[in-house]
Amino acid sequence: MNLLEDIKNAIDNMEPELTAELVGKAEESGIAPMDIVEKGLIPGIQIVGEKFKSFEYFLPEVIMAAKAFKTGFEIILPKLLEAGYEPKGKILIGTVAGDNHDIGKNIVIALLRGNGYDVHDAGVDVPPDKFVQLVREVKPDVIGMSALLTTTMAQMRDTISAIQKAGLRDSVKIIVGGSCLSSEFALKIGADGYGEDAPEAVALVEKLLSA
Ligand code: B12
Repeated sequence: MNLLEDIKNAIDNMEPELTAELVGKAEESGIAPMDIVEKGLIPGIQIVGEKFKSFEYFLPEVIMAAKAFKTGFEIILPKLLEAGYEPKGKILIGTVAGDNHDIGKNIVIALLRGNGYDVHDAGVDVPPDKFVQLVREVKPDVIGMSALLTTTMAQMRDTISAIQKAGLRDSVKIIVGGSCLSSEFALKIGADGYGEDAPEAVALVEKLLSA
């Protein structure tokens, strides 16, 4: 039995419990934690990302697959840290004040984690001063903000101003996303980039951190 292939398929088949069971078995059988992530969990969530982009999968499938990925990843994370795993970068991400939409944000988080980033989820309805406080605590390389409501888009500008006023703007890259936004809007409010979907969010982070 190829456990890594099975983990990949369990994520693609949206099975959180099976993913957890297989990750446990893989660990017990002595497979290195990093191999479980790189050859099982990540390929699984990447397939799902591709299927979502090509309209083979829709929202319910992606949410379940992201849950499967998260369940498996949480089991293996302590072992990865013990083994000296170095994430590619630290990301702080939240949905802005007044907005409780988090499905898209959570997919972005799953894909970023799947691609080797340490992601701190600030949750939903996050006001500017909370973002500032978390930037001080978490010290992220990148801040991601999500907004789905036209009425909450302005919170992104306010959050960037608050980060600037706190003297923290030069220490972080800021990216934004959400179906009511555009790259023009991102540029206008002084963000470093806009990502249309989760794969674009990953590509944007890769680009910003390698610049
Ligand atoms: C599900 C949903 C809800 C759920 C939210 C559940 C949850 N836990 O998220 C519930 C029912 C609670 C809800 C409530 C409301 N909703 Co609503 N909701 C939706 C709906 C149907 C789907 C949103 C969604 O999840 N899309 C799927 C995800 C995968 O896509 P996504 O969020 O865009 O995320 C992707 C990208 O945008 C990007 N992305 C997202 N975030 C980020 C962040 C970064 C940094 C990057 C790079 C990329 C990125 O990547 C994601 C993955 O590919 C949309 C309609 C629609 N078709 O979008 C309306 C919609 C967003 N809602 C709307 C409204 C008006 C509301 C309410 C005000 C309704 C009301 N009168 O009470 C409330 C507001 C509550 C609040 N304060 O937030 C409107 C917004 C209109 C507008 N432009 O302002 C929409 C567009 C419906 C409509 N056509 O009128 N809603």
